[in-house]
Amino acid sequence: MADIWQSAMDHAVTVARKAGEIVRGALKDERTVMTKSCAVDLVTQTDQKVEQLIIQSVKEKFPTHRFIGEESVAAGESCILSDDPTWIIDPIDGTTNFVHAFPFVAVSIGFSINKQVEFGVVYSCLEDKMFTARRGKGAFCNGEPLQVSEQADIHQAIVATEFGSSRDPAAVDHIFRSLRNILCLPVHGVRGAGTAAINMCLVASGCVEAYYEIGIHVWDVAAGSLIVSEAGGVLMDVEGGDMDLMSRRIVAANNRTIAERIVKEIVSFTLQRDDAP
Ligand code: LIP
Repeated sequence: MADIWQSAMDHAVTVARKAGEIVRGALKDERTVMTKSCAVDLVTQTDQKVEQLIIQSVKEKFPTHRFIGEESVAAGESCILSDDPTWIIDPIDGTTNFVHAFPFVAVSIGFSINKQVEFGVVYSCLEDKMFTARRGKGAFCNGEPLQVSEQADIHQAIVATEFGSSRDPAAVDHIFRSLRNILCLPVHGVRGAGTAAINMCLVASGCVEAYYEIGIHVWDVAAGSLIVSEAGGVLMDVEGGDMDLMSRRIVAANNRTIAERIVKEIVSFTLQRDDAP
């Protein structure tokens, strides 16, 4: 029997590459910047154009599938993860980077069935790195297998995180307290690429031991979460339970020892879920 999800994944890779070409082209032009939830939550016409391109091309091939897309949700579409085959799309993960031509920008496409991510594609389009993972079949970058770092000592680790797009002083205080706790463990360093998807691919590639963030959305992490777990890593909630894709919080690490150590230092807080009515 033909493997229908493999053909969907092949399509995701093809359309992510096309989207990446558009993103690279748009970097040569002036970018018109608009805002969404607050003054630093940015969106451009390229985000919207790329999302439409991806959704249209998928609809032609898979007319019954559902979508959760960052810009469609911003435009008022619902954000419900059902059991149906669902494409979870971030057309430009790292929009702020894109606006400033800071060179880490990704197209992120996750695909879920029964609320479980079946494949993930993250195209780091300025580096021309295509990260892919299929449930049970491993994670790859440009076709080469990925493997997380073997480091189990937090003091020898690099941890990635982001400041996010909230400037609510209480949330910023929590973020800084977590950062201070982790930095002073001490760890070798703290980094952030400016995109959740690429941070997760860095965990999968073994360059950083862990990534955590509170404030991300399902489209930022759906594809990356499978890439991390298929590269041998673990996913957790910031309080140590199971990761919940709609909860806007994530820890992605090379192993459970590192993940649990970080969880102890994170000052957690709760945000409105992505699937809140
Ligand atoms: C961004 C994330 C980033 C996070 C930002 C934002 P966008 O996604 O990838 O890690 O800190 O708050 O969610 O908005 O560029 O798709």
